[in-house]
Amino acid sequence: MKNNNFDIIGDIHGYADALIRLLDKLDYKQDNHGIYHHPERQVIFLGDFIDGGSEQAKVINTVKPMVESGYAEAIMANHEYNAICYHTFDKQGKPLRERGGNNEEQHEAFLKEFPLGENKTKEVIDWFKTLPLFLEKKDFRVIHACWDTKMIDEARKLLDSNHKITDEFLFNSANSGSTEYKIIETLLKGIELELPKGESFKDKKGHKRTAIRIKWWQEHAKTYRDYAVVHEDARVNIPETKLSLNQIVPAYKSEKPVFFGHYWMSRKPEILTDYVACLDYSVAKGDKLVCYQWNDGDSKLSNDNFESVEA
Ligand SMILES: [Mn+2]
Repeated sequence: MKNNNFDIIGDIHGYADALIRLLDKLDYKQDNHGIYHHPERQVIFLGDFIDGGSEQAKVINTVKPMVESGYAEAIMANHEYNAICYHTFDKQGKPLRERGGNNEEQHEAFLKEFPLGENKTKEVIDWFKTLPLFLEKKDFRVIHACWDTKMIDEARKLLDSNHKITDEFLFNSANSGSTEYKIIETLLKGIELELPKGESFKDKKGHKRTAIRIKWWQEHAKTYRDYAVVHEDARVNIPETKLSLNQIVPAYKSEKPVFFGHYWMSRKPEILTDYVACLDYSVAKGDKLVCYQWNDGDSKLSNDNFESVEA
């Protein structure tokens, strides 16, 4: 019988060594086939397995068998979605995601281990397509970037009954005017807000940005600066201009906790509100790989339930 104790693990981005150390720390052991499992617990992975570090295949070969053996569940993140599009052609024979340039640069580490057109690449891409966009458990929710109630409702209508994408959904999502596109943008990439005209900041890679990722969980946001999810060095460059009411999205209000990754947090892992916790602590930027331990019977989040390993 399945238990209700979960270890929810954030974005890994090709850092297999950190993943193995975290599984060891959580007392997962390898079975006869070398697959990690725990007699009383299951892992939930928040996606973003790929792009970044130098152990893309090792991450996939650790996570995928766990999911296929029922020792873990996993959801799709923006990097898996982007990879699906990069390796899939439309009816005109064009890839759904443009190749070359920044897109190729971002995908380089994956392509090195999974070259275009190879069988093993197709296998991994096919597995990515089986990942649901979100999980609705009895006591909590899981999404890669943003639990937006309206968009989740839209997604439920267009995904299959296990919240997975269909071929029709995938091809529609490549068109930026579609509802499918908006669902992917919101759930897997998060809500962004354009800065006032002329304002910009540099992200950690030095790229100029004119839009901020917003803290969709925050109530009473007042200025661009306090609404922005940015690394600390960039914060002073975000204007303290007051937001108008129509720029503020309704904060996550449900008392059912939601876990997500995606936001490159740093420092000490802690819950963001009583019902919202981010588990991406930037292992790919030399920080930490983080997990939240949810135990059967829990109803609230606690700062005592984080575990982590250094990059
Ligand atoms: Mn992400």
